[in-house]
Amino acid sequence: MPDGSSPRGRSRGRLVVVSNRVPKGDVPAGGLIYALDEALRGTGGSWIGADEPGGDTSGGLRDLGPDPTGAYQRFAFPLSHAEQEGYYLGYSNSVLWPLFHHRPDLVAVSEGDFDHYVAVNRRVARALRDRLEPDDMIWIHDYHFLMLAHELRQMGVENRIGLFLHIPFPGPTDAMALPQVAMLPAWLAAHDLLGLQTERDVIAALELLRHDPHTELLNNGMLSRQGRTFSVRRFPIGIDAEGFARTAEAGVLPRLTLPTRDSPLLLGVDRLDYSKGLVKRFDAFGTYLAEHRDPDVKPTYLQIAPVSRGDVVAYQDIREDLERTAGSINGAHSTLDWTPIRYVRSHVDRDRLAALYRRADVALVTPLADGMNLVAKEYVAAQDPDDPGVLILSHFAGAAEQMTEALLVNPYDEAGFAAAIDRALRMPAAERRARHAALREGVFRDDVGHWAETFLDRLAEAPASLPLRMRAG
Ligand code: ADQ
Repeated sequence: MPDGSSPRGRSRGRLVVVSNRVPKGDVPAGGLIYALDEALRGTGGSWIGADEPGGDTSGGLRDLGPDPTGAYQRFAFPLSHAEQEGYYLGYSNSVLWPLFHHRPDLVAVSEGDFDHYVAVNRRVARALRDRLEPDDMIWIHDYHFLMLAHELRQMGVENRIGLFLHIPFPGPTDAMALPQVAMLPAWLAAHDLLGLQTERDVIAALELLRHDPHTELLNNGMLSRQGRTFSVRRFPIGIDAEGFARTAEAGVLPRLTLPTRDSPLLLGVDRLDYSKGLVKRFDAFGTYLAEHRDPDVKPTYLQIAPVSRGDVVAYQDIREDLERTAGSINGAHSTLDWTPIRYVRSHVDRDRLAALYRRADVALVTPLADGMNLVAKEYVAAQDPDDPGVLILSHFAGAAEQMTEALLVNPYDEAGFAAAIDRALRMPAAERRARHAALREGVFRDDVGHWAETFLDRLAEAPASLPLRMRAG
């Protein structure tokens, strides 16, 4: 992990991380929060995230105290209930999220939501500016803060600023559904470094910027907009593979009711979200059962999908669709000792989840759009290399760009998807081992520490930004 200096020996200064979530107590093992905590422990600095809604928005940041090791400080910015509605559930999750996941049809623009988005970004920018030291590097995460850097530049902040977008980048046609699309190039160009998950996201961002009359692509691959240079690059996020593999090996498998102890288990683990393609996945499993199943085999597909963003209408619809689809498939195929689809809505602890991954013969990771998808990488890390399971991965997941040895499927092609399930359940051990070995190597090499380190190295190398004052003249 970073140790505070870049490979070229240049000092990085402190790190200031801004993300929607900031850990308020102990830092949970694994995942993004864990990686950011590790990076901050190396550099020192601070981490700023949203407070529970309902706080006093006239005040500044709430001091959450230092992290448990005392290496960095944590702060929460206040949100009113109206901002929770307009900034978080509204503009972030009912406009930007569907749009960036190629679902402009689900974009729900409500009057006033963008004003809340601006107000929150501006308030966070002001609070940040007041605390910055000249050498601090700012690392912003995700779509909740697309205009934060632009606000900071307007306030004269010259520090290095990077944004990592965890979700896909929209193509130019989808982007046109954003009422504020004309502002997007200026927001992006306010960063020194824009990090995206995949090559196709980089291409989409460059395409959007190519249509902006003020942005110029330079010979060295960087971009220039109104006197400021910046880069757009790919930094595919990883997981704490070592840690996850250890947890999977040691984890206690929850008691499962399967027809027999050795019955095949297929597993899906997702937040309940329309981008995850759960209805298409249920349908493909239904087709597999109807057309391919060996009558002596009774496979169980366990889908763990806790409800998220339950206050957004589009999320209530998908829940109903899913329950109807599971009910009808189970109705057609269940026997006294076998329920083919088991759908669990609760959150599952990390160690139990890891043990389930290890037991599962097949993982179904088949989103219709996904920035990366960490479940695909967790599943690979959790396997026993001598007897591994098979990963079925949608080519719409960002992970598909790296994990080419998975069984790649098009989730819209129900027949092809069902055939892939059949192939996975019959795959000979030698082929399973060969595919898994190749996948495992990538997951362990390009882990989350490598991701944070490469992003921060690139950001530290960014040429010093041109002060706004100088450009104005
Ligand atoms: P998410 O959309 O949250 O993240 P993902 O990458 O799949 O999606 O990560 C989900 C995480 O939550 C995994 O670590 C998984 O183990 C855990 N999880 C899911 N369901 C769970 C359950 N029922 N119980 C317990 N844990 C559960 C966004 C982007 C992704 C991108 C990540 C990281 O949408 O595309 O991969 O950020 O950049």
